[in-house]
Amino acid sequence: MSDVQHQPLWIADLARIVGERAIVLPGHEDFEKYTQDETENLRFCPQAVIRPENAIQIQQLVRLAEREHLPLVPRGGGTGLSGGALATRGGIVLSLERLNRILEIDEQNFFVTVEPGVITQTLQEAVEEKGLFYPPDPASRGSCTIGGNIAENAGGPRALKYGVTKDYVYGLKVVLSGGELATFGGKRLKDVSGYNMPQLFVGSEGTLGVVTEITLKLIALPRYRRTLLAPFDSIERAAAAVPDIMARGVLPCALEFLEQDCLKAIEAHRSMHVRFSDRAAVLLIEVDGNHETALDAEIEIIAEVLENFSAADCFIAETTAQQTEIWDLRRSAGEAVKSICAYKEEDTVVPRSRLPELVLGVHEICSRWGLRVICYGHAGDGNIHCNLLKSGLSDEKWEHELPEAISEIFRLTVSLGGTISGEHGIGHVQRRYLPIALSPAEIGVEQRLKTALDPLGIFNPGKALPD
Ligand code: LAC
Ligand code: ZN
Repeated sequence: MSDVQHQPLWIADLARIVGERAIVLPGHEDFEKYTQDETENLRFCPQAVIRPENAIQIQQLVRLAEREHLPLVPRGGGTGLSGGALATRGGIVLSLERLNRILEIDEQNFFVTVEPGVITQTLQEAVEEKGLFYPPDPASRGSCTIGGNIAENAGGPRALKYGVTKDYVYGLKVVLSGGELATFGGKRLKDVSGYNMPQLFVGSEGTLGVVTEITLKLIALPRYRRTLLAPFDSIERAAAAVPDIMARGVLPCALEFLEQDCLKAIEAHRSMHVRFSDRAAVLLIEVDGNHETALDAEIEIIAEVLENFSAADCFIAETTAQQTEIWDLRRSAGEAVKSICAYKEEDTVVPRSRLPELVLGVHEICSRWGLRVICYGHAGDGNIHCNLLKSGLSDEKWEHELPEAISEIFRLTVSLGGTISGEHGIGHVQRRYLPIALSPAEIGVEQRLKTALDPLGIFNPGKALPD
């Protein structure tokens, strides 16, 4: 701690709650990392960062924040893509990194109970050791946390077959306004004793309370996987193949789309050759299950469909190492595309049959605005990440015309039956566009819920909703 004379008086109260060593103030060597996340080049300074170690401390912190009218910004791994964990209005960043225990893996009932700061991949590996499976797999799973996944309702490639974070959240302990600790839901597959409260908090971006304990459903770990890469000569054909594969009754666990510029970006970023980077687009398709012969039959059906789209020269991974390599490359897509130049990433989602219209429409809009765009993402979910690149544009054009181009992309998305974010959230950066997706009545209901649960407006203000 530094410069005691210029510190607000409440810093001393914070220290009494969490201890001095759990407080990070401006100037501290760790402070900088809490001013940013993975969203473009945003930087917001809180007045303090605190790293509590239990729910009791968080209850006291909430009471202090309410008394002092201080924003309280919950933060997980800092991997967010919509600025949800940034202190855009100052106040306190509440890092949940020390609440990182796996409390129980219940092998009889297929539930795991964890604290919010557990890294997603750590949880996955712990349950997999017991033959169990927690499927949601955001690209950042090696550094994002379960708490952050709940805040943003994170998805990932396996959502197609297994669903997103919300589909696994059955119980939550939450510190509410007034510092009360509530337990919603639990290890129960069925529960209609009251509103479906756990789900209200999933995707609420820390705006309604602070989650301190989480009970997640698990399933049995599938034993085998087959992974295939299919090259295409046009992005339209790649997108059009997606609903046809599904129509044949096969449910892949992942069906990903990467266009050529994305493959080339990965190639440049990783300094290595990427298979099919000379083709217009690829689909990465994976099936999983417990019977190898059934998986081989599914791959054959998929290959038949692909042939109809002239994607005959597929590559089928023959070893686990090849599968791992394909997925490492896929997971690095975001980082690779963003390393090219200044960018803005959108997270469009439509019903999958409308995917060709979305992908072609986004390219058409961007070329009209003189913007370079690189698309990749979860084609099976109709969820495409569109990265708009500044490239040769002047600062002025980028600043003034970009929001217009984005609005046009979002209007197209909504007209196709989609919405403006599938898995990255509204957070700070998409708030201004929310009225394109939601009516005033719909936004009004959310605002009333927010006021009811957070009457003093301390929980992550300025996120998820327009003012
Ligand atoms: C991905 C992240 C950006 O799909 O959502 O790679
Ligand atoms: Zn994604």
